[in-house]
Amino acid sequence: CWDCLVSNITVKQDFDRMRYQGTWYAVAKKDPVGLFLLDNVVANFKVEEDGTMTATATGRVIILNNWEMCANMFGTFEDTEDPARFKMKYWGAAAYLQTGYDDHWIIDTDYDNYAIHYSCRELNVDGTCLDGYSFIFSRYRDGLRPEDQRIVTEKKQEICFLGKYRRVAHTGFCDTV
Ligand code: FEN
Repeated sequence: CWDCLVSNITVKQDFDRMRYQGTWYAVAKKDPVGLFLLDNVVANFKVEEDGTMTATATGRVIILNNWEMCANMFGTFEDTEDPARFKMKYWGAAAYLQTGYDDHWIIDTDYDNYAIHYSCRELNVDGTCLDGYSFIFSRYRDGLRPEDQRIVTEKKQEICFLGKYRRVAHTGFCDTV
């Protein structure tokens, strides 16, 4: 049923950025190639007065000499024709953090409990995703309700990342943010 072509991936219909605002706890993630956030990932979305969506994200990273840090990241979202597909410009509060420009798609959300995010950075020649990342977000740091888990598993399959996720621990490491 799902051919794994990135161009065939469907996103949330009539995505409402106002209802998406506020805190989201990452409960699972599929990592991209290279540097990323390890765990304790919390994102906070906001709609600015001019309507632009912005976000902050925090997460644990290990920098040189095995030094643990909380990375504070910022993102601004550029709109596209599809309200659930954005381009995200991101950067870190600290100079050693990587900056980037990624796709940011909201695959599905009910706004009150769960959200499924997807980003493909690089395509294979056949149109499937070579390098991408994804977050499963919850409004609650304890995780998802069983009824949302079912939806999330289905969506993980549709975006062809099923089996590639790891649970995101919340140990309180970045809670002083
Ligand atoms: C997202 C949604 C909310 C806003 C933002 C999000 C994306 C965050 C990204 C973070 C990347 C982190 C990196 C860390 C890094 C989707 C949650 C912004 C894409 C790249 C190191 C590690 C070790 C080191 C240097 C840097 O740079 N980490 O020595």
